[in-house]
Amino acid sequence: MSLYAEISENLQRGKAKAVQQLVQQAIDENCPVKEILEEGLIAGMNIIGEKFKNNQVFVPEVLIAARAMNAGATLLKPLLQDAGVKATGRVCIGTVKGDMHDIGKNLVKMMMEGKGLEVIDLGTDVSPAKYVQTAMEQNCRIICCSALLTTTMGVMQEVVNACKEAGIRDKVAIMIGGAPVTDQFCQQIGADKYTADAASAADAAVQICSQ
Ligand code: B12
Repeated sequence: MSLYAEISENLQRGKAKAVQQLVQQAIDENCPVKEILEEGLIAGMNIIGEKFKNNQVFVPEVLIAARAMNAGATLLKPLLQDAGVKATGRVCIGTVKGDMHDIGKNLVKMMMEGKGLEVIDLGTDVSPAKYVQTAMEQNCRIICCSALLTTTMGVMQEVVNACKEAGIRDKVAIMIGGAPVTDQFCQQIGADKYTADAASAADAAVQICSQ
């Protein structure tokens, strides 16, 4: 098995320590950093994402795999910066104001990072103004909003409105998700993209960033 396949395999099994050791080995063997990231870590996370989409693995497995991914990515981060490898795009993500649920939001973040996107995590209870301010200051291509309560879904409409008021609506795509959110709701409030799961969210974000 190639070293990259071994990294991917161990990542899928959530073996953080092994992933870290294998990534270090690849670095020591002078493997290109971009290849370690894309053919080892991202490849493994893509497989987990597909399995999660198809209900072949569940939240705990994804969280453990993401932890393994982070263990490897931490070693690569400074090297990627040195090598000038650019992230696929920059997005900010948060759970909307009044809502503390963050498990789904964290999964979306991890899947997006797994696809090579730079993700600014605003945490939970995020006001529309905070999304807009971050998108403007950090030059984000996408604002991602998560909501798990029917009572907080409405904040997503406020985020759309706040972007319009700030004059950034044509520059920033707005993605929304969370268990009570639907495609119909997305269209109703004038957001750009809804997906039902984290892996599809990451695919959609990459597509938006590459447009
Ligand atoms: C865990 C949980 C909690 C935990 C949260 C811990 C945490 N750190 O997140 C705690 C105990 C704190 C909690 C509190 C409350 N909860 Co709660 N909670 C849940 C529970 C059991 C699971 C939610 C979850 O994490 N699901 C798993 C994740 C992976 O799914 P997900 O978030 O939908 O995310 C996926 C997709 O939606 C998508 N996605 C998510 N975000 C985004 C964003 C974008 C941009 C995109 C594209 C996609 C996307 O990708 C994810 C992965 O595929 C649900 C019930 C259930 N079975 O869903 C209730 C539930 C959501 N909670 C509920 C309620 C009522 C509450 C409380 C109000 C309870 C109370 N009376 O105090 C408080 C609210 C606190 C607050 N202000 O937020 C209700 C909501 C009812 C409603 N219709 O609004 C539910 C449905 C339970 C119920 N049946 O009554 N809760």
